[in-house]
Amino acid sequence: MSKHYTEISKYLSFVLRHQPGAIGITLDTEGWVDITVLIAAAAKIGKTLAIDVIREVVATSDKKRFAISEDGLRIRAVQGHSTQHVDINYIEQVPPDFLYHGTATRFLDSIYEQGLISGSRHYVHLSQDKQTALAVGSRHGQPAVLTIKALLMHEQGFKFFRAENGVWLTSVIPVEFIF
Ligand code: HQG
Repeated sequence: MSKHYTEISKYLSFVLRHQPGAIGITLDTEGWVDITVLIAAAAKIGKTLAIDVIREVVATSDKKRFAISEDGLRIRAVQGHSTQHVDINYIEQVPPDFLYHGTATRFLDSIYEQGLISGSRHYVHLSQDKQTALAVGSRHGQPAVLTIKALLMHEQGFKFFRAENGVWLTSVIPVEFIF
């Protein structure tokens, strides 16, 4: 992705996941907003979002972070939200035996004490492969990859969801399921 596209992608993440109110827009509970409303609201505060650039960012996003509705009118982030206005009705899924969580070594003591918590986001984020988890962890510093006994958790009643970009989500991971 070009530098401009990366900047637009980060801006979309900011308003569609975290702070829609910062530009005066409201997302519905599934996270959607009309693209025309988004563009107009951004323009009001001097930020140019061109429709073709938005479409290109959505199409080329390495992690498929965003989706455009089938009618082409609305946009949303598919996961990663912290805003309390959004509560996506993800469909529960049976996870594979193991999923992976990438973190930084400096968080490990706290994680082994408290388990994994979602912090400001709605869910703890998990990856299907170690490589992706390593990349996620590297964002925070010296990376560490934790293996999660996902199927065992599911069998014990914990709910798992899979966002449309393949990221696995669950509310909390107690220490006994981490190794
Ligand atoms: C850590 C990116 C101390 C947790 C990625 C993580 C992902 C604890 C950090 C998505 C803890 C939260 C989410 C505990 C968890 N004590 N630290 N008890 N429990 N943590 O950014 O998972 O590029 O909110 O290990 O690809 O890093 O934005 O979550 O290090 O899918 O699309 O607290 O964001 O996607 O950090 O990343 P984050 P994350 P995008």
